[in-house]
Amino acid sequence: MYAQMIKSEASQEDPEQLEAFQARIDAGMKIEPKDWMPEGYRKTLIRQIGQHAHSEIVGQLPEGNWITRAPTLERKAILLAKVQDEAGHGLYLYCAAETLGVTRDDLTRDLLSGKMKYSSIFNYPTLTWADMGAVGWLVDGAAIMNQVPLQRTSYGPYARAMVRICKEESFHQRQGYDIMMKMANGTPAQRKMAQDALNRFWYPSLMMFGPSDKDSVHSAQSMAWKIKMNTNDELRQKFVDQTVPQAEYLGLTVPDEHLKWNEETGHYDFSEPDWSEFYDVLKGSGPCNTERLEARNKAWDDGRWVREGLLAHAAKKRAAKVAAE
Ligand code: FAQ
Repeated sequence: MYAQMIKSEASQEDPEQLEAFQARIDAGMKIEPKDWMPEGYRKTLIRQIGQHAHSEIVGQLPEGNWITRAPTLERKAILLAKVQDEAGHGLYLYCAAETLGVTRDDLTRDLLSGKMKYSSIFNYPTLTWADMGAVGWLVDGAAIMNQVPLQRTSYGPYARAMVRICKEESFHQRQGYDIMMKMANGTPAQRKMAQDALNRFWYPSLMMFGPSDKDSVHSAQSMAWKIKMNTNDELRQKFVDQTVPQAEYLGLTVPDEHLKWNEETGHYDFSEPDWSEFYDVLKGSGPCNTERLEARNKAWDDGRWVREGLLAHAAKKRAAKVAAE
């Protein structure tokens, strides 16, 4: 449907302009907000950047859940800083999307109504303190794997937002791994919690990269436009190759009986996630979908008086300026 819509839009655009645009992309040039761009390119970016921004915002919820219960003052301060960083990432990304002609209010409305997606991973619950380790290590780890190449994406504002985001995500991943180290080397009960967190977050983390390449509807066009730099399966494989030795160092077991180093390919062979579970989560039936959207809707409603106050103040200032002129 979406691919067809993009094709039909392209058929109404000037072939010469389309060709010149593709030549700029192929030459590695950045596209900036005031440049001409195909309507499909603009819509694809709004979809991807918007979903990415929403993921950062909703992604605060599973970790925010543990700020009041962090085991030490230092851990609390670190977690608080991390969750604030995620809010900041959401804001840079909404700003990048706004350069494409949508407003943050439009995007927020589409998140709150359930029209726009956010990453499937944030529909899983965080049940123990070890989950804070697993989220930092695996979820931020998967996010970095996906986002480092996006620093070279063709749309300038998105690429530049990624540079800062990636720096912060690296710190997030390190703090997660540090929690896992403490837990894995702690008491038997702590070690058990660490293993349990890995068991629950492994496959949902693999799902973060999106469906397998044969089922990915957008990859081919997005890669031709350099909105995406790699396929979903390429990044998933890189993530597994990087993460398995880290699990071994922790003395934890990746919950995959088919996981095996393959000498011939130079990569790990691994089991695919349960894709029916992935699609159920996307349809809204994951363990926490309802809770997450309710929390965001409540935050929006509770913040109404602040927004109204700010708008009234801005209107007053504008009126005073006009009166003084
Ligand atoms: N969850 O054709 P493809 C983070 C949808 S940031 C939900 O392969 P595409 C930081 C996809 O939208 C995490 N939906 O799609 C953090 C499409 O549906 P649509 C977010 C998914 O776009 C850490 C359909 O399936 N990162 O975690 C997912 O080419 C810790 C078909 O899929 C980004 O957004 C999924 N996992 O590739 C925060 C990075 N996968 O739109 C707090 C930028 C696929 O037609 C704490 N995004 N879908 O209705 C991307 O790289 C891409 O959009 C992909 C999907 C790779 C996610």
